[in-house]
Amino acid sequence: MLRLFQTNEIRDVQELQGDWDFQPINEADEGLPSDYRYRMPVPGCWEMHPQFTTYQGKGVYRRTVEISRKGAIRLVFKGVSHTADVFFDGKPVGHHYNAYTPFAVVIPDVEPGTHEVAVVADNSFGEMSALHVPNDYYTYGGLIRPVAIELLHELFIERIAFTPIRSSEGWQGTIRLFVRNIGNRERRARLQFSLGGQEIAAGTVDAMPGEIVEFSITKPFPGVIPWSANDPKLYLLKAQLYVEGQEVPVDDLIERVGFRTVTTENGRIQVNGEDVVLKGFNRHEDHALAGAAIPYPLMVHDIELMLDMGANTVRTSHYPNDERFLDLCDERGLFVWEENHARGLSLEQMKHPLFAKQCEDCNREMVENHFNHPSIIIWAILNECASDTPEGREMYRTQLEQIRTMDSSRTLSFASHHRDRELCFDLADIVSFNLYPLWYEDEDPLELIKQARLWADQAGGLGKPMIISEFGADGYYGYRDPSRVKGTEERHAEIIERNLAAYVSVPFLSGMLIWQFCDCRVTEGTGWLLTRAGTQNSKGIVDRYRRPKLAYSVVQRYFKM
Ligand code: ADA
Repeated sequence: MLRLFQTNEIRDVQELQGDWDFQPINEADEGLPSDYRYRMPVPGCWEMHPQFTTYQGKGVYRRTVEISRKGAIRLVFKGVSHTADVFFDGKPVGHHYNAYTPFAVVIPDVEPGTHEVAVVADNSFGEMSALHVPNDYYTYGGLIRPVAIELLHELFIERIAFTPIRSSEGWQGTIRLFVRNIGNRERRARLQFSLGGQEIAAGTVDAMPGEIVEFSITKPFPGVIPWSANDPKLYLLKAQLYVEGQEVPVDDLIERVGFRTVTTENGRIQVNGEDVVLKGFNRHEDHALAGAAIPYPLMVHDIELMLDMGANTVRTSHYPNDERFLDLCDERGLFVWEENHARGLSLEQMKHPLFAKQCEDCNREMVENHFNHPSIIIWAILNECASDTPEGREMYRTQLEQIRTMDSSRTLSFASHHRDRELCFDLADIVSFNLYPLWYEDEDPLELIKQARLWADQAGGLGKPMIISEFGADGYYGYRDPSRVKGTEERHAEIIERNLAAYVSVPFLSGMLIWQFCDCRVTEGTGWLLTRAGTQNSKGIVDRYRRPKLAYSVVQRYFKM
């Protein structure tokens, strides 16, 4: 299942799920293997296979596909971890870096018949990787998210971007549609749109060979019901493309949208003009039985657990998430802070020659692919990177500007641990602190949060909403002991409780996000990574199997207040 709704009625889309052939190869190997000894499920992580539980390197996935007619096709990959080289009938056709963003490869002029698709996935931390580095989460290997094949007309709809607008006259919406011409002659496309089953607009665009042309229209939508956490009303936005002179559409794309606005005024965050306080979790896409390739029923389970605890928000720490999870957030009315992929990179790591390009690609792919999710109210970048240095500041500025240019309808933030040394609060809409009182430092949460507000006010954050984007403590599932020492479930619950008690008591906080929803596997390493007992970050309110720790009912009590 690619999404939680049907994205096409006309375009022929086939999901390539199921077992693929699999073969590990050496780092130095360039071509494809001749023998495949294993089978591997897609989507999936190879770590779930008993032979590959700790394998870091290259693995090749292969399968055949049946093409029913002559013409162009597109291979769509929702996430390959972390570097992908795509081959079609043995020839290289595409390359992509980053496990957590979708990409697509167009192949023109394919003959009908049986063809071979192969993907070399690489999850090793080589010198070409600036963002996937040994870290406090695990870089799983493989085709971790769905794969599909589309049969395309030479003129097709690349994507749709919908922006809701709230005015004194009621709801409006801007629809931007991108038409791509992969043929070899100029073409005119006639477009037709409907929203919630009602015909709403039409227009034409001309596209030269190789061009992607934008069509934009702003329309009033009287009588629509806005999307909110309590009533997450969604509408199907359908676009159909006709080639001039033909009566039957040749292509279509369906998106699901909602009418809601996000603003920051008077030091608060508003959704549809009403102040909200974000209460929720940081969540890694990680499960003991699935790695990063969490199957749909387990995604639903995660959402239901979060809602059961009274949460209204999830932060996709520290990368863009699976679209089906975002679809679920749209459906269940959970606010999303979605962020690009970067965790705890030093200035030296940010000076990696590929850092800027890999971040730029990640930002673009995140915003373009996830633009229509009403649940996403915050775009964020670069968790705990070098925003305390002048050089780091320039990189934060560049990336925040990149995102703002693509989407000015959402708020921007980044999670900082630099306390009074932070230099970038003026660049964001919301100031966000990662603080761990009572865990890393023996500090009082209430005093610290008041201090943090002063740091923010003095460092460019005056008048901006403030979120505690991380707080938490280790708690090893099942380790209960009357001593209540650090690491016991008792102490974990107590630290969470004392933090929450402080945060709900102050009027100036717009959010509190617990680190973290579930325990997660981390890179095996030396140095500080050795502080991660059992090679996992154990600050989850539930463990990697989603078994609740003592802190579960504490969270429930505070979030349901
Ligand atoms: C950081 C970081 C998280 C996690 C956490 C912790 O602030 O953003 O990814 O590493 O601390 O557990 O210490």
